[in-house]
Amino acid sequence: MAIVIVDDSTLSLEVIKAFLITSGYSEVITVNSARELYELVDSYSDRGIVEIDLILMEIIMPDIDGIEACRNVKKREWLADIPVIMVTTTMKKENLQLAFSAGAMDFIKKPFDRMELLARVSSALRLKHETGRRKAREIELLEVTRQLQEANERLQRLSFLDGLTGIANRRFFDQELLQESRRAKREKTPLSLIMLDIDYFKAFNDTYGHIKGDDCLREVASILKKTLKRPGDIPARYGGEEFAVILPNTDDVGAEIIAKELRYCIEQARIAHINSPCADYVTVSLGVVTGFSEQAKTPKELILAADRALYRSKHEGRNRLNV
Ligand code: GH3
Ligand code: MG
Ligand code: MG
Ligand code: MG
Repeated sequence: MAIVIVDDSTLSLEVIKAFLITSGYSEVITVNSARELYELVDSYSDRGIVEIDLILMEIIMPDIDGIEACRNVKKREWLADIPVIMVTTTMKKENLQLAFSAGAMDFIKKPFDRMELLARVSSALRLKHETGRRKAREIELLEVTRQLQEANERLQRLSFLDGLTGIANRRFFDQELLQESRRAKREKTPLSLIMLDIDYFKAFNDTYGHIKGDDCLREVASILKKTLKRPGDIPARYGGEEFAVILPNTDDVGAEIIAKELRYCIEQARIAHINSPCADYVTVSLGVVTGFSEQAKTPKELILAADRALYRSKHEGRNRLNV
């Protein structure tokens, strides 16, 4: 953390430096020209840190004058926050204007008044400090905002997942079914829905306990996920031991094939269920419904119809499907 004085006059440099040091500013760097200043700041940029808090810059210097040097410093993004105070003997109006437009924040007249110099230096340093703190707070705030956004997205994703099975939950299912039924109507495509219920699941729980019951639900969900191959198909846990599958752009023939495959795959998993009256492994009953563009169905109609078909499957002895 330092104050840098740029002046081609060595005497001037020494006088200001001595005064600043006796006033308590321990780190004062002096350079004789704008070029030396550039070298200094470049050495900082190589190390990735800037240890300059303030630059006191003589306006009138040979080669590169103070105004140009100031403009050059301000052009470098990592230096733009360093306040520059111009030091000059002549207070010509056009110089003032040029210096301010080059990014200088203040002026000190030579020969300088000690109290005035100190007041201007300390005020510039305070401002720099505040700017730095404000920027740090802004960065912190941005980071917090980003984290909040991420947490929000995580929550959003979680709020659409069933906690037990990890597939879509009822909330997501409702939303998707509504969206897909609107799309089907708009694009005149068929939309199918399968409702699927585990047979004699109460007996399963009674036989094996609820923990095993939960495992069974997870396994059925994972079979649904594995068996459905199109990315648009959405398996969901409708509630309890009931699942639903949305099949966008799928007609009755296609939906029936998929429903048969699901029934078969669950049967083939051979999840033991010795107390099931219809097999000694876990089976499911299914209801399949398709809405066609000419008679598009609302989500409610689709669910009702699939439920009725599912009920028939139960009634006819389970481990089967109905349309
Ligand atoms: P049906 O063949 O007619 O469908 O008979 P069922 O026994 O499967 O149907 P019922 O509706 O009588 O029982 C469903 C059972 O599912 C009762 C309930 O305890 C169980 N169940 C619902 N949700 C869960 C769950 O999250 N975990 C476990 N282990 N069991 C559940
Ligand atoms: Mg039931
Ligand atoms: Mg059941
Ligand atoms: Mg049920």
